Formats: sequence, C-alpha cells, structure tokens
Amino acid sequence: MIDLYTARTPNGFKATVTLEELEIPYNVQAFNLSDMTQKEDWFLKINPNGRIPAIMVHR
Ligand SMILES: N[C@@H](CCC(=O)N[C@@H](CS)C(=O)NCC(=O)O)C(=O)O
Repeated sequence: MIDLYTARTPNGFKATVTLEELEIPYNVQAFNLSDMTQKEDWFLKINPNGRIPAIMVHR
C-alpha cells in the first residue's frame, strides 16, 4: 500500500493525479502547510526536505 502525504498545491496535485491515472490504490494524508506539519520530526523521516508531496510504499 502507498501512503501519500500532500496538500492543496500544484505540486501536491501532481502526485495525486499520477496515482489516480495509474489507478494505484493509496491512503492520503492532506496537510495544511501553514500548520507546518511538513517540518515535524516524524515527517522529516519520510521526506528530509520537509516538503510535500511525499510517498511511502509499504511492502
Ligand atoms: N520539487 C519540490 C516540490 C515540493 C514543494 O515545493 N512543495 C511545497 C508545496 S508545492 C512545500 O511543501 N512547501 C512547504 C514548505 O516548504 O514548507 C520537491 O519535491 O522537493
């Protein structure tokens, strides 16, 4: 399964549109970037640059 971390921005939409077009199932966690969740320690372990979009693949 894929976890998609995204937000309502053009870069965020790119990842969502790609997964939708490929018909790949995914869970979505949408951030409000002004909350700065993308800079929290748990998210920096997923994407060290602290930006969305990010995808985590669970095998
Ligand atoms: N090419 C960039 C695009 C990501 C990007 O710029 N994301 C912005 C939103 S469109 C972001 O997360 N901004 C919040 C921040 O920098 O704290 C990357 O993947 O590193």
